[in-house]
Amino acid sequence: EKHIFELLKQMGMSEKDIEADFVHYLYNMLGRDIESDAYYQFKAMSYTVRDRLMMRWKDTWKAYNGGKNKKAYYLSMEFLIGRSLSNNLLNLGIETEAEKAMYQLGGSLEMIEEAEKDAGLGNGGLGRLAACFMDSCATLGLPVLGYGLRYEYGMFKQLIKNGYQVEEPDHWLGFGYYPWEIQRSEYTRVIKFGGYSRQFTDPHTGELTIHWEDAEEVFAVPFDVPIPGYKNGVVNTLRLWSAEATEGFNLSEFNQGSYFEAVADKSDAENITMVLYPNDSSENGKELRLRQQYFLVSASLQDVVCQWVDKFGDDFTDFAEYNVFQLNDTHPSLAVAELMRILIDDRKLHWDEAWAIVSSSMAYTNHTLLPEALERWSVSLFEKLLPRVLEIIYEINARFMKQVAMKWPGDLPRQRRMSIIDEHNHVCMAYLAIVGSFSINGVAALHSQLLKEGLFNDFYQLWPERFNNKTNGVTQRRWMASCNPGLKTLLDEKIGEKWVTELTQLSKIEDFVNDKPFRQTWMAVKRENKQRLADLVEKETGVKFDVTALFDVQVKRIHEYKRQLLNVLHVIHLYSRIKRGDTDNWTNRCVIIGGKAAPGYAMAKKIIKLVNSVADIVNSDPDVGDKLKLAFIPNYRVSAMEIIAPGTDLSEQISTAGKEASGTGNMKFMMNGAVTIGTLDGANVEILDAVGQENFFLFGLKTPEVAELRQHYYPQGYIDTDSDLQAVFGLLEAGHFNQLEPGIFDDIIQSVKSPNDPWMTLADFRSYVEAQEEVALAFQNHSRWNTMSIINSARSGIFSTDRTMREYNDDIWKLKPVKMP
Ligand code: DL6
Repeated sequence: EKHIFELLKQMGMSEKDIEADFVHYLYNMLGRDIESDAYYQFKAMSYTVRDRLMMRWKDTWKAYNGGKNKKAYYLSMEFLIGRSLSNNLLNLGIETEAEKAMYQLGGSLEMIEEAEKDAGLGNGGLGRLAACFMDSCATLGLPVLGYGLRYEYGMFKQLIKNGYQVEEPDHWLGFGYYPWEIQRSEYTRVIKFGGYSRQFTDPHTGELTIHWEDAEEVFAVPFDVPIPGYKNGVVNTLRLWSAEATEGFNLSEFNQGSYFEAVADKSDAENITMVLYPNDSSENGKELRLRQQYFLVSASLQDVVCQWVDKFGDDFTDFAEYNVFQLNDTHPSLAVAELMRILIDDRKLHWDEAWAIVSSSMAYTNHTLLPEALERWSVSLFEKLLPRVLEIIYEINARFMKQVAMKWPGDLPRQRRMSIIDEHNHVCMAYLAIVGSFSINGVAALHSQLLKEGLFNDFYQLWPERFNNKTNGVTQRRWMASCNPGLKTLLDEKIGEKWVTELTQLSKIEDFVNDKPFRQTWMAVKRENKQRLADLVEKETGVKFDVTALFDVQVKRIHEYKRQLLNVLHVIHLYSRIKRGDTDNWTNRCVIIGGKAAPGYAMAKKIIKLVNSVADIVNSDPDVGDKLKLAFIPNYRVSAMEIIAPGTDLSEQISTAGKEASGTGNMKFMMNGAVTIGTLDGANVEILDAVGQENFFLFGLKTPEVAELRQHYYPQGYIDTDSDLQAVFGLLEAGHFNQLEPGIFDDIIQSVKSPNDPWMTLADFRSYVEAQEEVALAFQNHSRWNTMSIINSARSGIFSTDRTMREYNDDIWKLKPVKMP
């Protein structure tokens, strides 16, 4: 093996070595040539780069598994990876070599990078956060393994037809394998569904054992994706499970002439990992989704337990000391019951021993306060699909209810409130996660506070020590170094390269805030990035942006609580001002809105149509000209954000206070020098803290004010007293933006005018407009804006996921980082 390792280590990192391997893969393996499609060139380059990860990957695996090292497992239904080539080149430190190699061959690295399809294995914030966490863990040398699902179809592709969202399947794997992954069939696990559980009592020992019988079985086949750390020789693993039928097809059914049923069984099994559910903030209650969740959890836990048994046999005494599972929201919270099942049924531990292990190795992160996102599964579905797991949940709940009764004797309403099984006979997954976890965290200071005060207050009273906050972050490797090369060059020159792994170093650029050449280059970099963004907008929408205008951007999932509607009302207000000639001291503005609506979320889809309808009118009106543009950028995704964030001046973070758990787009914009207009919500609170009121445009009701106003909300009152709002509704209600489709926006109009509007859009309209007026004035003073931009970036150091991961590790995981030679 030593000899083999020596041979592998000869794998060179020079431009010549990369060139040779690229040619080898393109010609010899793929059978293509240099004239061939960029996609094949991308594949050849990926294999070339992956080769250079392999030795490091193996070495890292050995370092983690050599002795008895503690490991953490990040269980997540979503990893929104996006593209990997440029990130992997950056982290390996061979970008320049690859660029030169391609140049020698008459090609371009940029063109090849563009050919990579986004791995869209997530919906939005929660999935992208998981991907950023993986990057930071590898960079910090933390032994953290990601476990997820290898969906054949990721997040749908969004097309815009006649202004409406149309969904198309995203076959991101193309006609073959993902070039970064390695299939590891030898670690295939068997997952059970259905059947029933039977108890046996050993007649001699009297011991009780439980068997899960007559179950349908599905294979979980792992595909490993390498996650390189930044220039540190570490390569961590993201293990994605793919479902495969255990039999080609059911032979007995086939022999009885039921060909269709036999083949259908096979495809039922394989359907489990066929497609990502495209809902980001509401549960959908579909059986297939519960199957997916159990499939992920069971495969991953079996994997960890099998590795443990291989090394330490059936001695689980210190299992919890060496293994910790982080549950990314409630989606994998079945892990609590499944680990109990494995330890009791398969490994023959007693309940108390098993519970001691489970409840000291699980940690749960909550990502939302929205009630519609809180998962509850019907007991009858559990009975049908996971009978043995349900028995265990019942037992967990029975024991937990005793604890509650001891703490609050006779307080029946509280017992009812806290029960894992609710009064409608549903299993409340968040409660299962809380009861089974030693740590429970929210994702921004405000959000964690609200969890304690509201949603989980009963549990907080019972176990205050379990609750903590871990403010989210994003990785600066992808979200600055890789996607903003102009900024990287400037920063490297001024403050050195340390910021790439220590983002608080960015504060050093404040020393240059009055340095003329630095300021000029800062502005020039922004201008170049705005041009790149303007090109993207023109290519995707045909709308031409003038780069001297204010680029005002809101990109995120479309949801009423995120209030894209408030943004549109403001655009209509500006349009109405232009039409009535109220344009003294005007600031030209280009507004971008982008994001996907869950396919079943009718109101969100209507909002997309409204944005496009308003855009059609505004962009084609000669009175408007360059004063105002509006573009809906289709198919918002990770690779689009890599162009959008660097080119943005104004970042829109305008959710109703108390509704956005954290937000992470807000951090990407800030790092790249955008200034935020926002409410006191999620991590905006911490952004405002960092930059101060003078570098942030704050508006809107605060969380307690929202709650208070709820009691007597009367939106018509705002319209009656605000002539600007009257003008906006005048246009909307006259059908000015939908002359060929009368009435299509009636439900939107009604929703914001309704006293039941939970998002209270009209309550914040006036203060939003006023904040936007301040924005417009501030932007006219280029120098002031430039200072705000520099300060925003300079103070974004705390929003690196390197900081977030250090906090998870210090407070929850307690892993020893490894150092690779
Ligand atoms: O924590 C990541 C991200 C937050 O930044 C967003 O504020 C939050 O909306 C999002 N939550 C989800 C839905 N989660 N569930 N269930 O994506 O998480």
